[in-house]
Amino acid sequence: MKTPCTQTSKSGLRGEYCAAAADYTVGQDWQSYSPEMHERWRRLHARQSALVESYACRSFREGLARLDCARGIPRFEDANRALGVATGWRIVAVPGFIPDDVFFDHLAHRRFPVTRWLREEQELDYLVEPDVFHDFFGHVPMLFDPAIADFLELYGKAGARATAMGALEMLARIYWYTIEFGLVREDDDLRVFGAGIISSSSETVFSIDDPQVLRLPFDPVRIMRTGYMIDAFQKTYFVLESLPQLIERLVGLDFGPIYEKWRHAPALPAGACLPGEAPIIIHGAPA
Ligand code: HBI
Ligand code: FE
Repeated sequence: MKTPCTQTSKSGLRGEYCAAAADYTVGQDWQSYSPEMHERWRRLHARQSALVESYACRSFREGLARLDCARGIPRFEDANRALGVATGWRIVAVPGFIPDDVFFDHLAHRRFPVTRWLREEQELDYLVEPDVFHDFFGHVPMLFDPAIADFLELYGKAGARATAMGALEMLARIYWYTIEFGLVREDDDLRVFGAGIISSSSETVFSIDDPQVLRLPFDPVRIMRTGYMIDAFQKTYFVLESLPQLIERLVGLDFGPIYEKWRHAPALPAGACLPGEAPIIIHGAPA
């Protein structure tokens, strides 16, 4: 039984239906997407795919190729067949932003929540909360990558302790500066793997080509201390040497002492370089 949604989450829940289930999952209801929605998806997909070849990392390109989602809004169960075989992940449809603890629990069990609704025409270039294009086009291709697949499960499992220690914001920064806005070196290039970047045509180009923005080497503690903006281009990007580095640097790292040391300290402002830090230089200009 689906009930019309009344409650709003921190950013307002736009799902047509409330969570019919306790875990906030709903049916994708693929039949309910209109021809106009599928056409809007095709335009979004075409615009972003044009950038993927030059800006996205190899893993993203390979994952996207396995999803075959150029013709319209994809059926989640089609993607789940390929995804399940590759890394044991599957997509669950949700009506929008869901509570942190529920989100963590899904990730801890290799279920990725994907919002089922598509943005309106007037939101084509920017929307406040994730829609099916951000979640599916931005995040799902990377779930085929073994390092990302393992990291997201670990991230989900780390949620409860961070919450109990009053350090949720510090943990969420790791997700933000990697899964949402992460860059990775590939050969001699910088490439995008973050969903928040790759689902935005303007930020995809900015994050790689802008010579002025601050780019720093991936450092878990530095990331956990660094604040971020949710409604503008990032002022700092962190760069992995490789995707496996995400797991290598985090497995075995006890976050407890880091939480205790820094959870009450003010966040480092995004865009600020600390004394002694060596920003990553691109195009010969100071990054
Ligand atoms: N819910 N649907 C959805 N998608 C998210 O990315 C998401 C969420 N709830 C909580 C959340 N992200 C973050 O606050 C956690 O990373 C802490
Ligand atoms: Fe996201």
